[in-house]
Amino acid sequence: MSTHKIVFAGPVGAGKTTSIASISDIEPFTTEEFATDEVKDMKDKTTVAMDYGVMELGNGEHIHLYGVPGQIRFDFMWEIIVEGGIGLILLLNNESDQPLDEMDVYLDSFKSFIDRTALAIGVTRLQPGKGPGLEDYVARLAQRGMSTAPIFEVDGRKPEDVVTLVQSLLYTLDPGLQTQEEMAGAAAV
Ligand SMILES: Nc1nc2c(ncn2[C@@H]2O[C@H](COP(=O)(O)OP(=O)(O)OP(=O)(O)O)[C@@H](O)[C@H]2O)c(=O)[nH]1
Ligand SMILES: [Mg+2]
Repeated sequence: MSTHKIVFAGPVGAGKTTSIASISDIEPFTTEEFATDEVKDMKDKTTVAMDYGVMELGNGEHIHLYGVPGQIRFDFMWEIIVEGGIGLILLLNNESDQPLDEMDVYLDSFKSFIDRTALAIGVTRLQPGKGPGLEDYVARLAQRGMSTAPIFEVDGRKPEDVVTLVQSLLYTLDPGLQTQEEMAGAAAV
């Protein structure tokens, strides 16, 4: 039975803790504390060390889900948590002031990890006519030469959205995945 580790990153309030809790098959481990600084204007609690959950795939594989704290002042945790990971899920909050610039900041911060692994991006709180659209993120990614990264609109509270995002990351790592599933499906008929 194989196990893999993927890492959720992104700004405060993007939905990292929520997304991991949505899809974890165990009670998620969180390290949330009441926010004391400017974060508390946005929400009560914030992750101070890490989130952890586990997603079991149908084939017996386990995907370990790690979330890093969004606040830059805890960025010393980022390097520790990505160790041994196979890919990054970057969550962005489309309602923040400059979500495209935030994407750049996080892609720069996690550049060496992304370069040696894989990336999938989820944009939360997308509303038609409010803030940038998904095509603006795609254009910014293309400017960075990263147009192959999967990017989706997601609601961290909806397990099906988060599972799709995780699957897109796994598919980037192993395009044979779908074929194997199709073959398994075909064999079952
Ligand atoms: N509308 C909407 N709300 C969301 C979504 N995902 C999470 N939330 C809510 O947004 C708030 C913040 O979500 P968290 O999961 O705590 O955010 P986080 O990324 O872990 O934030 P930090 O730990 O502070 O870095 C919570 O109240 C969630 O219920 C989403 O996709 N859409
Ligand atoms: Mg959190």
